Amino acid sequence: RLCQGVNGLEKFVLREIRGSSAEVYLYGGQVTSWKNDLGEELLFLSNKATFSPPKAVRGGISVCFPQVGTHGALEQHGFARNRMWSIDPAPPPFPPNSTNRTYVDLILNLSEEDPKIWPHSCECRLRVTLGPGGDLLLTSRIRNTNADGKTFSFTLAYHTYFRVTDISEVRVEGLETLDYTDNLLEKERFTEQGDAITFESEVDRVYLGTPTKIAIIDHERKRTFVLRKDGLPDAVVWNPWDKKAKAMADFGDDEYKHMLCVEAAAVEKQITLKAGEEWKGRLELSAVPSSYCSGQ
Ligand code: TA6
Repeated sequence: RLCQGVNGLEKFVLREIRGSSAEVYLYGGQVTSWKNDLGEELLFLSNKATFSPPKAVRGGISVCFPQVGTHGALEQHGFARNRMWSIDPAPPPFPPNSTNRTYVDLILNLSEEDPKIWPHSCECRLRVTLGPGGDLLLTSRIRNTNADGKTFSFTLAYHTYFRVTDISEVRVEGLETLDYTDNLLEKERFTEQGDAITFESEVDRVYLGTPTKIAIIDHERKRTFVLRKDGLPDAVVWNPWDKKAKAMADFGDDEYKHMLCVEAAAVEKQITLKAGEEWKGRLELSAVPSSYCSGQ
């Protein structure tokens, strides 16, 4: 149900019968909270997040569309996270025999300014679903509705901020042996050598050709986040560490210790849609108890 959020911005609250919940702001179509059935918050949201358009809200899960990063003409991470979305008046049908679920269907409203920076028309939809076990599912549909028949290309990422207890006790499994480009070294390409990714300093990488499943293990909390994705071949891994944390006005100096971004993304290769074509992508998150050994 729709209710008032921070600064009068409207948010949709999803509540599942066993107690898990999620909150999605119409501003940015952004998930800002995902709690398990014990009421524990699983996503990071900065205490200094501003909730004042046109700045993006620091944390949760935002959709970076139609561009990830700054390689194109648009502002950093595109404009979808800086726009108002609305409840989708014509949502796509659910797959047959879907289980009972709690969900909201949103659609992005393009401003009249947008064609100046991105001369295309598209339908950008987001369905946020809370599963019976408290898992969170984001499904995006992007349709090229160009009347002039022109194709368009885009990159997309679910900019996901996981809440962790202590970043120095976190490891990411599933990206070992893969190539990545390092945003800290002019996007130079490397191969991951470690048997898991651990964190002792700033990390800002795009792992390429990643598997469907990635695990983020919070050792302190004995919790593993399992990230499953479809249609999104890459994964961005980011922690700003202390220096960058201090440089961000909407991010607490010490907050880097309690967050990690692992983002299902399509970055290396743009997705191209012909007029009328639709792309679909999915992100499914679950949080399970775990011990700190691999293969959990
Ligand atoms: O998540 C990777 C990244 O592109 C980093 O380079 C960093 O810029 C981060 O996104 C945050 O970007 P934002 O525009 O939300 O401050």
